[in-house]
Amino acid sequence: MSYSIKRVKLILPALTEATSPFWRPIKYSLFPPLGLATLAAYLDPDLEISLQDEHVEELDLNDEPDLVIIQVYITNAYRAYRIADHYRRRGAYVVLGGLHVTSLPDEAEPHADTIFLGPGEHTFTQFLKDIVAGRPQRRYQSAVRTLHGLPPIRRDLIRRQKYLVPNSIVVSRGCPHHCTFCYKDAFFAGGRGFYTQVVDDALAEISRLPGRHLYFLDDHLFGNPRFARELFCGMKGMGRIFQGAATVDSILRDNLIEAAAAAGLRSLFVGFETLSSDGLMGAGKRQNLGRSYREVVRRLDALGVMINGSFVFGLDGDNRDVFDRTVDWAIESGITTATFHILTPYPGTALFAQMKHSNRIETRNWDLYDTRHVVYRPSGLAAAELKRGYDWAYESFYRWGSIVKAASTHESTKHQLKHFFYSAGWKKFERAWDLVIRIKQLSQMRPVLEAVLAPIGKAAVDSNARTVTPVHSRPLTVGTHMV
Ligand code: B12
Ligand code: SF4
Repeated sequence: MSYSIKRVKLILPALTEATSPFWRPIKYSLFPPLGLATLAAYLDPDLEISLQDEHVEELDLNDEPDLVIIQVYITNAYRAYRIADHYRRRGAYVVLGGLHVTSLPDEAEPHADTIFLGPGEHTFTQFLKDIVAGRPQRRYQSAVRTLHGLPPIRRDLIRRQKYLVPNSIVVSRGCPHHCTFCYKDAFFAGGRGFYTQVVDDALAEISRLPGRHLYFLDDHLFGNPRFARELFCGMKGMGRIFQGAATVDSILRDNLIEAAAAAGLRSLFVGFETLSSDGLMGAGKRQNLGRSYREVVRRLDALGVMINGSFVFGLDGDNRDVFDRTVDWAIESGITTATFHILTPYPGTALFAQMKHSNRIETRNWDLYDTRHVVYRPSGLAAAELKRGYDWAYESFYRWGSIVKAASTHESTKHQLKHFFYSAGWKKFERAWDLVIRIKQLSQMRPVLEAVLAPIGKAAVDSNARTVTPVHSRPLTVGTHMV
């Protein structure tokens, strides 16, 4: 059979919450669909290509593309399947890929002409050859894992003004660790689970991005220390400010964190997850075991790097006091923003297999797998207690009194004010964000974000040295994180 492909449409469907006409949470207007823009780079540029992100725009479903490419996450899966069915009825060739398709290919397959398992870089190029030759396969499983020779991402297809952080970037894929609740081992099964770009390619990609601010969406930006060090070395002097994510152990290891700060790192997402060693053991999070969280905070503070702490509730061993213990620690440590999660067993993970084996999965409604609902039977808590405790943790951490208390752990008034306005900015002014999105002025807020991310004072950072000398006598923190 031959296929005539002239019009191609790439779609990132959204979960219902993100499309409400009454309420537009800022978290859905942060990052553009980088994965799809990456795949679009392999398409013949002479084709008629459109990229739509339902998180920020209403989808036009009345068009007639020849090829439809849809990215499926767990919480947009049902919506993705409906859109796929719609376009297949209209005669389009529909392909599905992404994390959820990889975890549950048999569920996705009836909704697509072709499905893709794992990262798309190599399988998608093979598919494009196959469809031109008239023999596309039903399934492609990624086996070749490299980012060498990646064509430049089609950022021109992204409507930058719709996002607060259009400059999101990933310079690696996956992570060297194996936490049992993480999507990573399932997604990268059948090949390497962690690999990076060539440093020069990453630097070239960075220099193509306009403005100052970057957000590295890599699971673990410091995962390959040598790569990270060369990257930061190359970025030094570029005048960038950036945010990213890294593990507890990588922050304590040698002086990589100093090199990152010297290159412009201003805020770091840190997976603390739990204060309990048993919880860490159970989650396979060995890289956190025996590490001093206090020292992590001290080190980042001293460099003026803001901390977004990630915490998970509902691990086996967690009981009723886990919520106040965690929140108290986060406030007393002066953590600027916290992201709390209810433990969620994503299909395909080791955690899901364990829970399934012991009959603890309570629902397979993927809409609820958003880390805000309890979808399994916890061991030391009732499900309702877990949900209440999680809600309480957010409420309590972002209470005015808590924000003031956490901000006051910093020495300088300037730093305290930045912490205060930043933390309050995300959680206390949600109505204002909603308005800014509606009146299409999000891009006007970018300079404000950059201002908050500006260095607080002159932390003397020497990336070649092991030690850091803060100008202020107490540790510093500054930065922002939005998710
Ligand atoms: C940015 C991000 C977001 C952004 C927006 C997403 C966006 N605009 O792309 C925001 C903040 C909105 C967000 C929200 C949520 N997120 Co999120 N997010 C991410 C993050 C950090 C990066 C995504 C990214 O850009 N990756 C880089 C690009 C290059 O990779 P990619 O998108 O995966 O695309 C590649 C492949 O997947 C594949 N591919 C994808 N689609 C297709 C289609 C075809 C046809 C083919 C061939 C290939 C293919 O090819 C691409 C190139 O290799 C990931 C973590 C991660 N490392 O992926 C979590 C992640 C995707 N999020 C996750 C979750 C759970 C959520 C939330 C439910 C969390 C919450 N509590 O609110 C919400 C709901 C999102 C939704 N709409 O359903 C989970 C998903 C788990 C799962 N099994 O699906 C992840 C993996 C985080 C985690 N570690 O658990 N998220
Ligand atoms: S360190 Fe983070 S990204 Fe890596 S496996 Fe664990 S949870 Fe996943």
